[in-house]
Amino acid sequence: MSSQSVLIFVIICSTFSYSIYGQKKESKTKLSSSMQRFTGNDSDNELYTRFRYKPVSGLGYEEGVNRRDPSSIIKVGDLYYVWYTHCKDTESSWLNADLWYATSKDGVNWKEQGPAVERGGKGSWDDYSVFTTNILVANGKYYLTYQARTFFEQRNVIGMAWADTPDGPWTKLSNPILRTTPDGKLKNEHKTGFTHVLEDATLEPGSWDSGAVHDPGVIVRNGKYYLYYKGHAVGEKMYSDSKWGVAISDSPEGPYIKSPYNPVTNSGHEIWVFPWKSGIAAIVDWAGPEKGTVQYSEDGLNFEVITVLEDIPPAGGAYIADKFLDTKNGKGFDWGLCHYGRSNWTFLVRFECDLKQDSKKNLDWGQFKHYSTIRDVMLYPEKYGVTSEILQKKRN
Ligand code: AAL
Repeated sequence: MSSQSVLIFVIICSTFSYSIYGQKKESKTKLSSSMQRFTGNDSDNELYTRFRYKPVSGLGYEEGVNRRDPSSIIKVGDLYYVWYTHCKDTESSWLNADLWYATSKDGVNWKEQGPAVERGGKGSWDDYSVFTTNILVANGKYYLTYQARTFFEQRNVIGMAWADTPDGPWTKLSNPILRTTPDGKLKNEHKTGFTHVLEDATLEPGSWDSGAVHDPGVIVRNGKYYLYYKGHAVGEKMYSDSKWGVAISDSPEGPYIKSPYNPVTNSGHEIWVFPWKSGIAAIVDWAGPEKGTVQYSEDGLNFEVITVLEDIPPAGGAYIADKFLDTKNGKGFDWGLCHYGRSNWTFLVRFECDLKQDSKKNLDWGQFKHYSTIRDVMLYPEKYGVTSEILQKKRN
């Protein structure tokens, strides 16, 4: 290296170290690969947050009823609205289900209003279950997108219903708006009960969304409707090999055309997307190699990891005030509902966070109880010779 190149190299290194070290301003000539890809401290990252949880009344734990997969929340007049899967089955908390809704003045105390969209008559494509819904508000109307199953088909479809008011009455579109890619072969297409598209139930593997199209939710962007959904492949090895795709339409009711870029994420279970600044952000939850991340995409198709989160609300449905406004400056959100899905009856819980633009982040270490906990100990304290009461006597 000439002395001139050495000088340039040193200048580049020190400039780089200056910017990554921010306030510390130290000058370094060597950078580890970790520090070369350093993307900023969590405390400075606008899309970083921690989650705080609270019980809600009206939608919390209730013996004999499953409530799960809450939609995004909307506000109409002075009422918040949420839609969710409602089911009384003891085997499955999402099959044999209908879509119900609830309203609230404060987002904590909810009043269950009853069914919004119920499954269809025998022989129809939604005669077994309508479940896992999301809301879209467009052209002065309300639209619910949801998963639907017949009794004898393993692969599900996505349906849509519309109404002039959030209280209904809801009219179903006569045909599904999205279907699984028709390839792959299951050993038993006409099996009832749980969706099961894993390797051992498969004769021939299929495309990434051949086994299931799940968690449909629409965002309005540049005058178009972006329907995000989760796909499972016929023949996948693990249920957590799911990925997300998008199908785009010029009108809320479709036709929705699957993007040639699909899948647009390599990870993710329940869909959670929202307008952020000039693009779309995604909270990619517990499935896949990029699990537990927040990702951002300028065009809604090409996502990059921005930060990593822990204790993400399962199936989070947030109150995203500008979700359908086709905004060029998405502002985020700071609360919503999610489900606790591992008890005998699934129930809804409120979460709060700091994902609203310009919000002051609550990063106080003391309030987050996750560090140095082990889920197995919390679930089965007796196995470890302690009680749940002892576990509450926390060291600070
Ligand atoms: C969910 C969603 C879909 C799955 C099941 C019910 O949380 O991903 O809806 O089918 O689990």
